[in-house]
Amino acid sequence: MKIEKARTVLTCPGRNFVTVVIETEDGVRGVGDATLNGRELAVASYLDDHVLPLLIGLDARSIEDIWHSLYKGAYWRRGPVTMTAIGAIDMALWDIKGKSLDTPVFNLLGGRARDGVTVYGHANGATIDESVEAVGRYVEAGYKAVRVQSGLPGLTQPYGVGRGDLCYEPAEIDRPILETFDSGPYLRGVPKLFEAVRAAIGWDVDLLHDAHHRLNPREAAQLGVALEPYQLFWLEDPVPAELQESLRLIRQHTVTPIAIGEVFNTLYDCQQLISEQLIDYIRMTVAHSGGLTHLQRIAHFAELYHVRTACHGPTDLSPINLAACLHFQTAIHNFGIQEYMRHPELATEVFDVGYWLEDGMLHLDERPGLGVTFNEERAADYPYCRAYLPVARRGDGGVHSW
Ligand code: GCO
Ligand code: MG
Repeated sequence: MKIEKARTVLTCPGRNFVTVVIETEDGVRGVGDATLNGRELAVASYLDDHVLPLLIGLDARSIEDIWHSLYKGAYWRRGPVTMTAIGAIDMALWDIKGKSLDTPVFNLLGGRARDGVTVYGHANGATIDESVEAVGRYVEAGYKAVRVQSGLPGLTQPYGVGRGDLCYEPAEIDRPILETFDSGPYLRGVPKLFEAVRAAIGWDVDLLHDAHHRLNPREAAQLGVALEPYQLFWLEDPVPAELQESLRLIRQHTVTPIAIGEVFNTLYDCQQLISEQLIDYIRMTVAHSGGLTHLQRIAHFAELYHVRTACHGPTDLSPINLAACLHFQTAIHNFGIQEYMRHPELATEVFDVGYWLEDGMLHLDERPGLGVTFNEERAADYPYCRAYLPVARRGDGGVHSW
């Protein structure tokens, strides 16, 4: 099963996506998601100019060998661009393997370990009242878990509050938009938000919150303690993710569960966090973590330490990545929860998927491979358009982590 062709396809059906397409000499076509929000062209160049030419003539069945040859053979290891490129190729190779054996990828990863993949939805609003109402809509729609973000008194440009109802991730054309953040009003407001949500919806729904890497460890511990009465499913990304020691400080002070990892790329980014049981959920996703081959290794390692998976699933990754996350988490034992928000309507013209939402879970049908049909002709109708994530500054004008 020699690889005959490999290319990247850039498209913008409502958002930018980078897709790797690999074809074998016997006509099997696999696809992988190589999208890195705001830095798409860097990954596309890494693939087109350096990595994809190396694949031609290799046996598409040798996934483990190809993975190591790309990871170790580059000498310059790790990092988001490198690992996203490897992740997309790895996804496409698993897709090819599934299609050539006429079976869904989850069967190759160990088979079904659960009926469906429980997801959390994204409720948000400009005020606490609006956010409480939004949570109610998700509960009515059958979601078992809801992430809640909100505008708060003194904090009018919060992270995670969308302009539309379904998608909140910003991607601004030309220049990043500026948001402000100050920890004072944030730390005072978030406990009030969850007090109001619990009062309105009770205790039957799991609640989550994303601090988006904005606090220092002391502030994060303070927030974790303040949120304990509302029993969150997790507090996500409480501190910037680079310094693993920070998570120990948080852990020493609060029993609020902690999730982190959407910006991690390899096992080495979370080895200490997992083996010292400093976190509860690892948020790494297939596309940004070297693909199924590497994420599977991380999940097996995490299982030893009571850490569960919770793949990052924003709409700034394509439906191919979400499908890969679903196959992966249908099969592994230590699954926690999957992030879910609907992709823009236009994206469904380009990516035809084999998953659907029912009873707060995403379900996979029995399509072979990853189960996503990528329509390259439709993709060409939506040309790539440079876009940026926002940046954040404090009230005094100083730069803060976005
Ligand atoms: C999440 C994330 C995203 C990121 C986005 C950056 O939990 O879903 O924090 O919203 O901000 O993926 O591109
Ligand atoms: Mg997040």
